[in-house]
Amino acid sequence: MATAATETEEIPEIQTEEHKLPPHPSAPQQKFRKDYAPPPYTISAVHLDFKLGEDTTLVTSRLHLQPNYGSLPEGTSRPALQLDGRKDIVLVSVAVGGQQLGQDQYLLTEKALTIANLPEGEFELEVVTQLRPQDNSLLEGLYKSSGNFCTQCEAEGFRGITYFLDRPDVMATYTTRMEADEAAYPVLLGNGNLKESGKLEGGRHYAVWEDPYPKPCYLFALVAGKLAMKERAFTTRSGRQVALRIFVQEGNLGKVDHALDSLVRSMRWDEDTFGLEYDLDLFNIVAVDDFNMGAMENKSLNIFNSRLVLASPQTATDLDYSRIEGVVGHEYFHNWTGNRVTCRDWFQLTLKEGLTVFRDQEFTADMNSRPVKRIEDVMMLRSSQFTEDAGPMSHPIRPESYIKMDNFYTVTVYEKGAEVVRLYDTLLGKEGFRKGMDLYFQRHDGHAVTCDDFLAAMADANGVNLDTLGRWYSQSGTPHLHVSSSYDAPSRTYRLTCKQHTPPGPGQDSKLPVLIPIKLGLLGPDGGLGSDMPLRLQGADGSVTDLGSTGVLRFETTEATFTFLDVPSEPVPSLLRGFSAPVKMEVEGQSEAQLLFLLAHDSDPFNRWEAGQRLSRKLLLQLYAAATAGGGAHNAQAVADRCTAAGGVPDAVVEAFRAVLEDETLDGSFKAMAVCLPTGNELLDSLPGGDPPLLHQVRMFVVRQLAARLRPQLEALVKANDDEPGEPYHFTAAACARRAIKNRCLAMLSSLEEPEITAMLLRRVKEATNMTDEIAALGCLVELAGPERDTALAAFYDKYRSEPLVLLKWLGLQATSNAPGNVSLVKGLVEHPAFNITNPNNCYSLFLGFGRSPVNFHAADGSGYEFMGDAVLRVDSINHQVAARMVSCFTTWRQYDSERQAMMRAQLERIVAANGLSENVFEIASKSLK
Ligand code: B3K
Ligand code: ZN
Repeated sequence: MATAATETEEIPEIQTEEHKLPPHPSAPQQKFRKDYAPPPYTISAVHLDFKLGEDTTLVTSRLHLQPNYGSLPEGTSRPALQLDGRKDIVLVSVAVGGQQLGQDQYLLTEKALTIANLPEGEFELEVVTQLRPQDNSLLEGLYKSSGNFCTQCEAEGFRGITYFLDRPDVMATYTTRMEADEAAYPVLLGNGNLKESGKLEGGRHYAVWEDPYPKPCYLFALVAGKLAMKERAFTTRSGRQVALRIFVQEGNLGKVDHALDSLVRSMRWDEDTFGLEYDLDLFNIVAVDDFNMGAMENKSLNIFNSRLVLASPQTATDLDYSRIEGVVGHEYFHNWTGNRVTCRDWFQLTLKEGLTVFRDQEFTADMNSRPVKRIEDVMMLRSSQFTEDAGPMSHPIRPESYIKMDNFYTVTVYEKGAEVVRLYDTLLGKEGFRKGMDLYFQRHDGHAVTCDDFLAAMADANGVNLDTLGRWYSQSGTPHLHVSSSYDAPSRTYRLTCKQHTPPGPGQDSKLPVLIPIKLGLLGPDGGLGSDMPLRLQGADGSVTDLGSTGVLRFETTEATFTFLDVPSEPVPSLLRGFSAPVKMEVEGQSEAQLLFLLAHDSDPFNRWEAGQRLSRKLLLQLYAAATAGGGAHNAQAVADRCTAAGGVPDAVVEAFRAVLEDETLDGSFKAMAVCLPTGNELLDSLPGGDPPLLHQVRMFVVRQLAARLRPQLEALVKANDDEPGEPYHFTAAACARRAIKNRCLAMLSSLEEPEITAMLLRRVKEATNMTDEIAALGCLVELAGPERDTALAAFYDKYRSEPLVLLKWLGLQATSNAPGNVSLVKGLVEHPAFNITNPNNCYSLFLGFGRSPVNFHAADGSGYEFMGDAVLRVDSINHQVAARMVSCFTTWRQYDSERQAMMRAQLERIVAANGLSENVFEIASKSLK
């Protein structure tokens, strides 16, 4: 790590303002980070008893509480205990110290149970509640999925089970007893170890589970159902025997091997990388079909959305296999980063999520290809997180306020949070990062802590000051980095001048400079080879540091200049290698020739890809400008004519892509990503008043031009990477790379819309031997208008009508399609027997899929917006979290042309004004309008 030679300013302390919202008719309350106070009582032990029934379920909760209010001034009464609850649970009884309370001895509202006049010292509290899990369509708390009981408590679902101090800094040991009908629910699972089980009268049975590790209630879980199980044995490095079990519905037992293998790999990786071992004798995963998000890390009883567990070559794609590996790892890694060390309050969510995403990214990078994983993550960050951070929902990775915490499980908290963790890793190196992690666990194991505690552990373990890194936690927005350079031949000196600023965002008018580690290399002309020059950095005191061929500059002021000595000729700088900070970088004077040179020679694979992206981005923005100039029709032909008149795709760009495709040293996955154009979302960021369907036409023009001119290379790659007949499917980096480049080439070729290519795609759908190839070919056909599209879709549906996870893909492809006039087809799908609006995966595939179509969601007549507005309101009456994700499609409304702005805004206004709107949807819609 190196510091700037010329620091241009003092570092002041950060000031953050709260973001105030208008009142809602039913007055949702905002919570603020600054208001954190420890609870007046703590709970050390929780004993739960569930009598699970078809009509009602009875929950008896016995809590052991301690005062936490310290010594009270003379004459002050003891604080009341306010327990969180939810309006759909029925309070049956309350007893303190064995004495039943009368209704006049507590206060019950829709959201809380308040008890005053509590005894001095420790005491027992018993609360009995009655639930109807079968009616719980929110899928938070205790609910039923495919006839089985299951739970989801993070963030605030436990209050839907019983009245409780539902906050992560209340950590207790849990004993769970559950009883149910044995024939209907033969499997009874809880957290921790099974202590006892047996038969009861009337065909019922029971089990008692005990979790010795104190935990917050959001990690509580219970499952009761008819499930089949597959088991694997694992021995930890200190010799503990652990049984790993995956529970699924009977017919799916053949699809769990990949998840089990991924779990074994995750456990070994965490031991090898961080010295972290599993701490119980049992680790269970249960797959359920109805789940609001991907998966949940409940202590020793992870519950997963079935799409992230079940895989077979015939039903899952390479992407599914890769996600399963990543998410199984992610939830397992939470056992240390989240469960053993948890969050003090929900504002600290990134403490566990940013860190655990970073850990799962590293795991995937180690298991597969590091550069490929990095590029995939940056593509996602740019297309989703940068957009979120430039819009009305922009928030720091550690938010200052929220109405519904569930709205803050965002790409900012997760993905930008992971980028911030990566900053420590880049600055401190692997060894320094490990030292920081060790100190973090040494200090905080068994506690609920803050992001500041994590930063302090990293700084103290390495003896460095990380104050400017701390600002990434409090400031929203994507920092802009501007770099200019100058070379002085006589003194062989090269200077880089860096400037930074972060645009204002909601509640934050001015921002301070943040610590940006700039990882870089300098490429010498080197007879056209572009090798890295040795980096000799001059310090402020005149000293010189040798940084090798790749160095890291520590840039933490508004402006700084870094001086390199003994530079024999003017280099081409390769900046922000590996995307060493989540910023938008502009390199002054970076020419097309330099980008072509970097694309061909950079030793950093990320920056090779990045150079290609920068070339494509410039080109797309130029052609978009040409396509809009002078108004006129926006049909494909008119756009193509205007783009052609503006010069089309320059030869140099075509040749650069040709070189990439022909380079035999490059991995197929890398090639596939290198010829992928930047997403519409990324480009719209630079196109105020942008027209998404027009931008789509411009992108398609470029894809068609590339396909036409690179056709021999594309066809050769398809041929070279096709399977041999009878070749079995393997999920290996090499096999995935072959499928990735083959299917990318097919997608490019399909844009030519030639009958023989369409026929070839139809044949490929029929003859595919794995889902990756089948869905890739079908996806190409779905973009085309014509009879082949309908034939292929109908045949696919017939083939997979009994595979609900495959039907999600079928729904998703149709919903996302940019085939013109698709809105009416998607409306029809809502009524299709394959679609189930109460199932989150169905809504995500259909509605969120539709929201990703630049052509149909953004149809000029507003039909796409109206369809989505109706769907948000309909889904909100069933499931608030799912509806909140759907309404997020409207948050970018200010990016578009004035007609679209008005139509999107009108939908948001209609939604905010609707009766009975959930707080989840209200928060996102009202913040978007503000
Ligand atoms: N911790 C859960 C997410 C819970 C979301 C609550 N709305 C999954 C994960 O990040 O591992
Ligand atoms: Zn997580």
